[in-house]
Amino acid sequence: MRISVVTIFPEMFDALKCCGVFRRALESGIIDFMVFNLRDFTDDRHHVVDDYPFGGGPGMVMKVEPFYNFMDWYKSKFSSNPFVILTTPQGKRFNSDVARQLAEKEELVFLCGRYEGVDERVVNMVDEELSIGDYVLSGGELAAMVMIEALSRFVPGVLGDEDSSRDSFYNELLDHSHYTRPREFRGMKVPDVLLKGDHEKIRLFRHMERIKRTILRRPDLFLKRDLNLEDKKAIIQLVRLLAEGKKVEEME
Ligand code: 6GU
Repeated sequence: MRISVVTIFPEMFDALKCCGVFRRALESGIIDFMVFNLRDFTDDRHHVVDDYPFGGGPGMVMKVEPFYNFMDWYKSKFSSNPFVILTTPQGKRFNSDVARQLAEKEELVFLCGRYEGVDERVVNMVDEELSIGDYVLSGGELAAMVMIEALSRFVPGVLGDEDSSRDSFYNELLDHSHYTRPREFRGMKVPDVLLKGDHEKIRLFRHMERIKRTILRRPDLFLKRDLNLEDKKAIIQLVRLLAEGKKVEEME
């Protein structure tokens, strides 16, 4: 998969390339990642990328020409038809489903918006405008990094263990708790059930935790879920424990 970004702050993407799962995906060649400086695609001597808004108002607007120059160059160089994304707080909300859909594309281009906005004519050559949440960032770079990191986890081969991409949100339940050694730390104990090696019980315990967490923290996710047999069994056990005045961690 090829992912390209155009931005006035290319250095910001060093943070994405430097480490972890994404770095390994680059090194193994599963993802071909390129970052371009929008200033290299300006027409004027001073490499100006923004200008005053027609009609007045505060702030600056990102100019249209550099984005079109970039896309013309990109298409001539890679002779392709990439899926083009503009990062903007006005965009459709990015989530796990969007990440999975984007991961299926051959070629993605992220245009990073900055300042108060981008000339509306840039939107004409964009396939999708995306936002990562209801707050304003000074620029789309961090948002693009969030999206790229999240979608790359759905690209086959990026995660060693394919199952790890099926964690929180994949099937609309939050994740269960995790523990490693030591068994006891400052009086805080690992739940007994995890130490006893009864794998059927461990599965039930974890499923109960996922159900309980999702109901308490994200009822919106839980309401969207079609309950399966496992869910119902976990709920029965949860209600039983509740009736006995016990916590999930006290499961026998
Ligand atoms: Cl994609 N861009 C900006 N500038 N702010 C945001 C955003 C994007 N998503 C949430 N806030």
